[in-house]
Amino acid sequence: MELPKEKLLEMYEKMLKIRIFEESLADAVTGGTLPGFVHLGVGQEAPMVGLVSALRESDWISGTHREHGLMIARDADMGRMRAEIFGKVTGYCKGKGGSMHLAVFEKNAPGCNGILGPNQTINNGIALALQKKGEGDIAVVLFGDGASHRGEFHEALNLASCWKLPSLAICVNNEYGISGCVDDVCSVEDISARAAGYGIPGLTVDGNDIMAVYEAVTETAKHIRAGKGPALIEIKATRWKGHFEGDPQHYRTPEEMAAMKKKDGIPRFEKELLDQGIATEAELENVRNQAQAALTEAIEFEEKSDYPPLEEIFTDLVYEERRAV
Ligand SMILES: Cc1ncc(C[n+]2csc(CCOP(=O)(O)OP(=O)(O)O)c2C)c(N)n1
Ligand SMILES: [Mg+2]
Repeated sequence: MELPKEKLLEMYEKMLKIRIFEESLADAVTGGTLPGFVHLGVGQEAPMVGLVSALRESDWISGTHREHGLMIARDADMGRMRAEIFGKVTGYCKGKGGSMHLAVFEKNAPGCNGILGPNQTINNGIALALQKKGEGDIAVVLFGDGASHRGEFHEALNLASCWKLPSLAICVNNEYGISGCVDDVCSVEDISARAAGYGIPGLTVDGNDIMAVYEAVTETAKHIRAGKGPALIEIKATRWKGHFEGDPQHYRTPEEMAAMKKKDGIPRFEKELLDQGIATEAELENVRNQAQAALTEAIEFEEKSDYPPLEEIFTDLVYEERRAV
């Protein structure tokens, strides 16, 4: 691995932070302290950290409903993220966005979107602005296999290709859209094959291999930064949890779940770091302790934070005043 040791250990730490942050949310749902829909990306840490690590800070990135990991990979503060998810006033959106509409503008991460599809067309707008600025930055949008069957996916890629927008569409194919398996609802073996319909590069990468993701995004981003237009990357990933916390997952067998967990990208990366002599077990343990300490701090921050005051209920809203006729 050619990256500096410091960067590789940072990538390892981010993967761990995502895993334990999300597991702590699962515990909160089970314990009854976190209501509402929470979609976790446990098992998808390598895709998130691999792809974000290949970007510039000045690039833009947005996602859909399963993107806590994306924000942690993008260096968002876990305390403010957790506060947002729990509806606290210290959260990134003052507690009004929650898990599904988490936006961290200071990290060029304008948000996740609970509706599948529009984020891909919105990303074209961001890419157009970046194209006009002409500084070589790109606009990256994440979405799932399920979202790739929607019209916006095709409309967005078509226009991005016609206008040679600096846009990178990343499909995180975790094999399921809620309970529907990709094998039953997808017209192609690899979703990246759909890129051919728009005359743009399309490639598929193993999402449990963090370095493969990193390299694919680095190379593709070079192509886009050179003004050659958009591209599509499909990351084959695994969704360890249900569609939402509380989903009984009757549509999956225990054997399928066990096979999936064997592919875990975290121990695979640990082994690579050890086998290649990049880090010692003691150094990895140190990183694990750092990640745990950061989570403890984040939980304390959220628990000490207040809910927004009642008089704030109508601020930050866009609404149309309707009069009776
Ligand atoms: C336009 C629209 N239709 C339906 C839904 C309901 N819905 C939420 S998530 C989801 C499945 C998404 O699957 P995928 O895109 O593969 O993402 P994943 O949940 O696997 O990360 C659906 C159908 C929605 N949010 N938006
Ligand atoms: Mg999916």
